[in-house]
Amino acid sequence: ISSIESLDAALKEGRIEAWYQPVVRLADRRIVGFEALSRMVSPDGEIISASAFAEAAGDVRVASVLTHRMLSAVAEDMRAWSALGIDFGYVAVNVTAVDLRGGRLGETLDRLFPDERLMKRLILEVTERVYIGERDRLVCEALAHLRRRGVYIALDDFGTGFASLTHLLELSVDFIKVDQAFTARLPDDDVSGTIIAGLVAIAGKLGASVTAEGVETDAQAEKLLELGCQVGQGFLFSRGVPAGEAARLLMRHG
Ligand code: G
Ligand code: G
Ligand code: MN
Ligand code: NA
Repeated sequence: ISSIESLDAALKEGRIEAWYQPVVRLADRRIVGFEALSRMVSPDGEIISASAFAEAAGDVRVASVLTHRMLSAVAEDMRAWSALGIDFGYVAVNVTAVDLRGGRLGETLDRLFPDERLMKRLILEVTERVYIGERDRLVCEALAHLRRRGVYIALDDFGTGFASLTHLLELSVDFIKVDQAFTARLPDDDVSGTIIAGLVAIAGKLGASVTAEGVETDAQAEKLLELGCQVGQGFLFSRGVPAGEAARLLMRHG
C-alpha cells in the first residue's frame, strides 16, 4: 500500500489529527505559538509522524484534502482555547504549492475562520520545496492575496531549497524559519552561525522575524540568542503534542 493510498484512507476515515509543537521566545522559553503537525492514527491506534507521509502530502490528489483537514482541526482547537480564555499566540499550518496554485485557500479560510480575530492568529507555513519554477506567479499572487486578508506567511525550511534568497525578492513574508540543519551545527560552527546572524539582519530589513527550527540543546538556544535569533522550536522545549496537552503546556508556562 503506497503512502498516498494510506493517507487518502486515513483522511476519509477521520484518522488524521493536528498535533502542536510549541514555538518559544528563547530568552524566557515562554510559548509564543505552535506549529501544527499532522499525525496519522493507524487502524491499530499507532501514531504515525508526518515525515512518513510527507511526499504523499504534496500529491495533487490529497494535498488540498490534508490541508483542509488540518485547517479545520486548527480552527476548532483555536475556538476551544479561546472559549477557555487561553492565549495560544499563533498557530502555523503547513501548506503546499498545490494549495496555493489551487486559488481556493482564501475562500476556505473565510469559511473556517469567520471570526477575524482567529484568522489573524494563523500563520501559513510554506516550504521552499514547493517552488518548482524560479518564478511561480500563481504562488506569489496567492500568498500576497492571503497576506492582505490578515494571514501571516512563514517561509519554512529556509536555506535548504533552491535559490532561497530569490524568494525573498519575490515574496513578502512575516517569518523565516531557518532549517534545522543550521541549528544542528551550533554552537561551534562559525559558518552556520554567520549565516543565521546574516538572516536575522536580512529579516530585520524586510520586517520579518527569524525562527530557528530543531533546537535540541541549551548551548544551541544560548548561541541563537547571541546571534540575534529570538524565537525557536525543537525537542529541547517540546515535541509535537495533542491539542489537550498543548493547552496544559500553555496553562503551565504560557
Ligand atoms: O512532524 P514531522 O517531523 O513528522 O514532519 C515531517 C514533515 O512533514 C515536515 O517537513 C513537515 O513540514 C511536514 N508536515 C507536517 N505536517 C504537515 C501538514 O499538515 N501538511 C503538510 N503539507 N506537511 C506537513
Ligand atoms: O519541515 P518542518 O519544519 O515542518 O518539520 C518539522 C519537523 O521537524 C517535524 O517533523 C518535527 O517533528 C521535527 N522536529 C521538530 N523539532 C525537532 C528537533 O528539535 N530535532 C529534530 N531532529 N527534529 C525536530
Ligand atoms: Mn513546517
Ligand atoms: Na522545517
